[in-house]
Amino acid sequence: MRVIYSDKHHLHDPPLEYWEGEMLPFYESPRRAEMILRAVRAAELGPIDAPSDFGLDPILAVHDADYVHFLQHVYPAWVAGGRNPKGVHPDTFAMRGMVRRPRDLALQAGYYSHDVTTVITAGTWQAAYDAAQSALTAAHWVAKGEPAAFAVCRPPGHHAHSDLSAGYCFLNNAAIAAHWLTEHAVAGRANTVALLDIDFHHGNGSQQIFYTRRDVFYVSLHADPERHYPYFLGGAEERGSGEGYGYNLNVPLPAGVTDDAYLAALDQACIAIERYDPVWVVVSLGVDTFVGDPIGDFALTRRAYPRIGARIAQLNRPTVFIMEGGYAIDCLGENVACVLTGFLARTI
Ligand code: Q9C
Ligand code: ZN
Repeated sequence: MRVIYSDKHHLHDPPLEYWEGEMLPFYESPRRAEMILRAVRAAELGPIDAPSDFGLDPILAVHDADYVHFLQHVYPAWVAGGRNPKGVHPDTFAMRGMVRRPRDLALQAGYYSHDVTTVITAGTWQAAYDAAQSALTAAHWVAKGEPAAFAVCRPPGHHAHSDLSAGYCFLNNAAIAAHWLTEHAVAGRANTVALLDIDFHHGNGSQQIFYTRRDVFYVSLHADPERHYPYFLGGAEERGSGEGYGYNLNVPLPAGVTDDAYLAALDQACIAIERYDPVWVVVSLGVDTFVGDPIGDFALTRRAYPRIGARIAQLNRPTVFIMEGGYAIDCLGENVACVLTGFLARTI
């Protein structure tokens, strides 16, 4: 399995995040990717390389151009306006019916973010850009015939909408890879992707990006949004719209889900994917489903992760793994490596 990792994720390192009236250390920290890299290296999954550069076009195929411009240029505009250089922190958010976008880039912060976790610092764009390029590099490898590739993306991506940052995410790495794969022609058949999201949280951004499309089937297992972030999307009744109707499958799960219950739900999701019969599989890989995760409430043990990887391998499709969440830092690398070694045991 090819592994893609860019050191530039270190450039996105906000010191603090807001939570219930306090400022806490930023959960989505550079140590996460360091721990994953270390575990993946120890597991000897395959060669680990830096991403290639495919430019902005495959990003702009998924994201709004003005939003991308904002991400690239807001930090200096924020600081030039005399604001706090620790990071771009909007205090007001555009909501229902609020259509006016201020000309000042710094004031666009609340127009382009869904919540307070998407702090933008001097290096955020470079880190997010390299995470997207890592996902694209992984997609290129499987398009060239590799059975699987893993992109150690940081910052993560699945909460980012076409024109909104959300939940620690700026560019939707998995969506960028999935869309690119739909455009990579395969002789003689419709070019389709199943985007399987096993992060603890619903991938609201991925759902939004593909909601009206049938060539990308979004399937997500996640904490019931009645209980957990992102709250306003992720219900089972959201099934897609227009020609995308029937090509969005949400499986909300209760607190305390055990290994066996999770694997049973994953099996149902995989059966739906087998029925869809995609050319490619993209996995939004989060391990915030772990019992020890500080922001999740599932009860998966380490032993669940090889089983998850093995079930995904049974789909028997070229597979791109994209790193998403997981905040139990000490177990994070091992849990991720377990999914990937579990996957490889069935395909070697
Ligand atoms: N005190 C991902 O897993 N709320 N994003 C966090 C923590 C937002 C998670 C609150 C959770 C977003 C990629
Ligand atoms: Zn998550």
